[in-house]
Amino acid sequence: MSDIYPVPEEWAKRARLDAAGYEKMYGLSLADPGSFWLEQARRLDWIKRPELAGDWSFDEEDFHISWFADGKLNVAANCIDRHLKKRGAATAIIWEPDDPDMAPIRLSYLELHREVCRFANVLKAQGVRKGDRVTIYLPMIPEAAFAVLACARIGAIHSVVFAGFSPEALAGRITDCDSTVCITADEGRRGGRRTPLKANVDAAAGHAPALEKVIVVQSTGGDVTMTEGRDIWYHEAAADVSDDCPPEPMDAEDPLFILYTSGSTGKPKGVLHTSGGYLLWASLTHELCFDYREGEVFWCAADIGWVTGHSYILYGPLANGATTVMFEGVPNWPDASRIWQVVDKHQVNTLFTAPTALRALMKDGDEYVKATSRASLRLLGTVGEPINPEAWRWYHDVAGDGRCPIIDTWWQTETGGAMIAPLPGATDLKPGSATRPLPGIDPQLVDPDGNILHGATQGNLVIARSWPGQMRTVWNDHARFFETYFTTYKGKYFTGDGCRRDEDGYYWITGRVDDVINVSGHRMGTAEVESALVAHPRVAEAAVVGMPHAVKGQGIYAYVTLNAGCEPGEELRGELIKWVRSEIGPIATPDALQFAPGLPKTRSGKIMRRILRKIAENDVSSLGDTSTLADPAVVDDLVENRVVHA
Ligand code: 6R9
Repeated sequence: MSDIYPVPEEWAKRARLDAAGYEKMYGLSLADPGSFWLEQARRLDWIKRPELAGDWSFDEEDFHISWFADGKLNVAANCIDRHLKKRGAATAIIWEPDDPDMAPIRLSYLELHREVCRFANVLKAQGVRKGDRVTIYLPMIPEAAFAVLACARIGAIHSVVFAGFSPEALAGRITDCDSTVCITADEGRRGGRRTPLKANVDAAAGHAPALEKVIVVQSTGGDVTMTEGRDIWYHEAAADVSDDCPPEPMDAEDPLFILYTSGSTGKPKGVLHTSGGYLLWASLTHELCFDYREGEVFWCAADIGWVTGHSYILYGPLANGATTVMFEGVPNWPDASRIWQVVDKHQVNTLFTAPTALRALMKDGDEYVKATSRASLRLLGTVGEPINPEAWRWYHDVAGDGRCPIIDTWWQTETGGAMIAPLPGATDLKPGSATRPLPGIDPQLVDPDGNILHGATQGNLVIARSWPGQMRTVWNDHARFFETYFTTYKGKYFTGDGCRRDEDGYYWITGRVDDVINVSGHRMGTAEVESALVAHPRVAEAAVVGMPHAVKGQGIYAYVTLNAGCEPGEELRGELIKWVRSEIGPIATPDALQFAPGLPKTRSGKIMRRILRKIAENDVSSLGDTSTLADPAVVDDLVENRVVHA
């Protein structure tokens, strides 16, 4: 039996949906999806209201997904313009700088409108048109919000690349979607350190021939080199544009953005989301999961480089007319109190963060939390990876003083917004469980042969029907979209996650069942790290697996076979670790690297990752059957020389 945290009385009274309300809404969403979704669509402001809801098939012969196909709207107008009359002077964005001594910025919806229009006009003046791809490589500064919304306003497709990615990774993403314009800043600022973003773009440009224009936001004032004819200062270009820009009417199924994410094989995929369905899903889930009310301050402490930032810093909250916090810094700088100080400073009502951040803060002790009030908090959210019950309880008991429900939201870049999550007024909580599906979501657990498993059981998590926020394709590779998500289990969307369902119908995500690892809530394909390693001149072969890590959830464990004649050693180990950092970015830094004279392979040459995972977990007593290996002796060497970590 796991412990249960019932809905607090106050929440049962005040929330939009209580337990019966949730059951009713959920039942309706599956029984009559057509009318349910057309009714839900009313929450958006349409230029032409849709009469069609979902039209989709996950079968190969007739594969297609569309939502509200005859509707027309503009996403930026939904996030800004429609609020101007009612709450133009209300705060849309609170920007909290990295340095706590610098002044925060508060932007009203009216000011946001002006800034987004200016940015849109600068893009237009640079020749950006509807359907063009614009790469955004910016730190967490207000201009990142302006740039994203400016693209949406003119119908350009944004591709935000996390500012922690390397020039190589950036170049690959610019090239994949033929983006001719990149928006960046002189430097990024995080945790008191600076990142040379403009210099990274300069380095990327050499490998990204499509790139024609670089728009540079002056943020830190750091030195940059401007290339004549290619680079433009944003503040100069913005000086002589109008602060009005009419929103472009878009079809509901016109693309809104591309966001690259890691899969189990190959290079990162450009996940494509469209306008109407995505915005509806971001807005609805933001309201349901967080029971958002007018005037509240909502803080999603993610980076806009990830889907969580797209849906819950920008699109969801702004579509709902919320006050959203954008934080430039990191939770534990200047010290482990920062996140709670920001909560007090801006009177944050809902905080939404990742388990990895909580574990890092937990480790520093409760005094940092207790030194602050946190009386404004009423809800706490989590996302990105399974939350271990200890971190859950700490979040609930210490950070939330036992007052705030924990909203554990399970979802993916591909799903656009939360899929399985509690509703604060409706769902009793169990630490470590994302609880129950949101309206419209039809999860199933299946065995490896695709048989549907019923009742309390464990299996692979699939979603049996489409929902509005579902991704529509992999940019430039529709075949890969179908192949990746709809072929493992015919007629169903395969999430890549394993999951248990308990006797109360609660879902417990157990983690990825494919070759994707989750490091500090960031998705990483083991294949990506392997290909970075083998790109090093001394490396012959590499195999990468996840290993348990106390703070990051999972760490990266790399096995490396060197070319003949190359000697392993500490210096080379350090060099290879640095190499991966510079090929992909700091988030891909291996936590352990073992030189392996050989890797365990089957006779057909397939690496047996199962064995490598066990060794990385330091669980060497049960390696299972190794008799099918081409050379079982390699395992002894791997075990003997394993890297034992804390
Ligand atoms: C939003 C986001 C998706 C993968 C997903 C799963 C893991 C996310 C989770 C969770 C357990 C949660 N994941 N939220 N696992 N409980 N609440 O994180 O998107 O970066 O695409 O990662 O993250 O494994 O498949 P993304």
